[in-house]
Amino acid sequence: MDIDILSINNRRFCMTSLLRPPILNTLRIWSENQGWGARIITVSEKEALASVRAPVVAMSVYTPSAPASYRVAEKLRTHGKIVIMGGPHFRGGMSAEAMGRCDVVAESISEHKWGHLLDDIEAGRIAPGAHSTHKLIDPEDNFRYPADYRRSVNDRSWYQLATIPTSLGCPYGCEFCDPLMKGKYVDRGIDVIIDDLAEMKGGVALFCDATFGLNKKYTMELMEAAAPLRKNILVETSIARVADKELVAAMARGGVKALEVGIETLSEGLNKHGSKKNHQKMMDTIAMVHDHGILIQGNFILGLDCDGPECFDKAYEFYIKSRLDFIYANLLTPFPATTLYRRLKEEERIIDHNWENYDFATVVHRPKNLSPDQLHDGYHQFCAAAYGMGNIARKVTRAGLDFGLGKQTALMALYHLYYHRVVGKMISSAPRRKPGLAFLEPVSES
Ligand code: B12
Ligand code: SF4
Repeated sequence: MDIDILSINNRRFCMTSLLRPPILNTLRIWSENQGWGARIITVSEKEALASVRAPVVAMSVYTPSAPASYRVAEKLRTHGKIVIMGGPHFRGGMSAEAMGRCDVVAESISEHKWGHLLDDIEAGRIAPGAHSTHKLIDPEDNFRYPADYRRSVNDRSWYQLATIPTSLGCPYGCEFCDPLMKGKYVDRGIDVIIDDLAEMKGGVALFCDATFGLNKKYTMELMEAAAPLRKNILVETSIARVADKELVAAMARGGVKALEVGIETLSEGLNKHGSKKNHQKMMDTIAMVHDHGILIQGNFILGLDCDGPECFDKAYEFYIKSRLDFIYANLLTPFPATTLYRRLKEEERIIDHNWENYDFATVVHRPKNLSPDQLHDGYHQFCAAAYGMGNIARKVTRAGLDFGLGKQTALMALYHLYYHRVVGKMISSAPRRKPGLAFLEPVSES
């Protein structure tokens, strides 16, 4: 049988097209290993129906694309397709929302359970047109990436980066996040990651982990093994990890050309991972990473409870004064099934229940020390300044002086211009909230 694996692009959700989540490749490999034909399709809601050919459709769903995915699922079912839904949106109990809208919904999955599901479909035990929805869950966290993940690393469009996973899980529990395999941390074997890198055509890969570098010994070994391949690697990690000079030096040798760290806020009110924030120390760490020839992006969240009207200027000034090459800032977004969502709901501070607006650029909660309008306007002004041409010129010139006119500077100039054009448009299309008004109807709440 054949299966189409679908990822729907939301209107203000442009990262989806640049980076393919590794679960899509994983589902394809598992299906093919079972003798099925499988295709991955990343499309807009409008194109979805016409692009599907297979009788079975699997969809990986992020919260802002949930409403569009439901609409597509319902249409596909009227065309006699079997629809399976899963993805970050359904983790932690959200499958109730999908009942009646698809044939199968998965809060989590493992290879074993996926195999059984395909068997059930082949045997007609799950057939098109049924009214009930089956629920799947992998409570023991048996999910692992396929050993032959390398088969998929070149299956991407020319503009997409290869996404290679190196670990699973996260030992932390940030209030705004609901990590897969919470409290656990499982490394992939170094040999399979090196296989993936060696197989990869083109020079750039994103190691898509929650906290790259958490296991220092393993990371040092991985970087030594990657060094001869001379690839350009992008990673996401924490400020605590990059404060380790030995680890940063190993990353540089292994081919890491750019990394992003979650700084979240400059306010003393939120000390992520228990580390007290010291601005000067952070500035020094950023400069040290830069001195190792690695571009560094700082990720910030605006609208946290500890943020007042000064938070925009503080983040902007830090960006300008530090040697951060890029700043990524998003609005606090209470994704369903997070502790944050539950707390804000209890405090009656969720002002927008339309998942489509949970896109990091729309105010969906009532902030504590700001009005929703102040947060919206402050964020927009921040973006206009940070992603303006003046700063692009300033930061790219700085990178040119530090790194020369090589790969890093080119990569950075492209990234800045991408943000200026695409994200600038995305942000300006986000609707302004009327303070305290939940004026959009809920999709449905579980
Ligand atoms: C690494 C990472 C990325 C990487 C790789 C993505 C990935 N999924 O691995 C990149 C950089 C690409 C990324 C991008 C984004 N991310 Co991200 N990411 C993470 C992070 C830190 C780790 C993810 C991880 O380890 N995934 C491992 C894989 C195996 O998990 P998974 O994809 O969820 O799949 C599991 C289940 O969901 C299920 N499943 C998934 N799809 C399907 C489909 C079917 C049919 C079935 C049966 C099962 C199934 O199977 C898996 C095993 O159970 C998490 C936070 C965390 N610790 O979980 C955030 C997280 C998943 N990201 C998030 C978001 C919002 C984004 C972006 C929208 C950000 C943006 N600004 O654009 C983009 C969009 C991604 C896209 N669609 O292209 C949110 C999702 C919240 C939500 N409810 O939607 C999270 C939870 C972080 C957060 N709270 O802010 N991300
Ligand atoms: S934000 Fe990052 S560190 Fe915090 S729980 Fe999520 S994945 Fe883990």
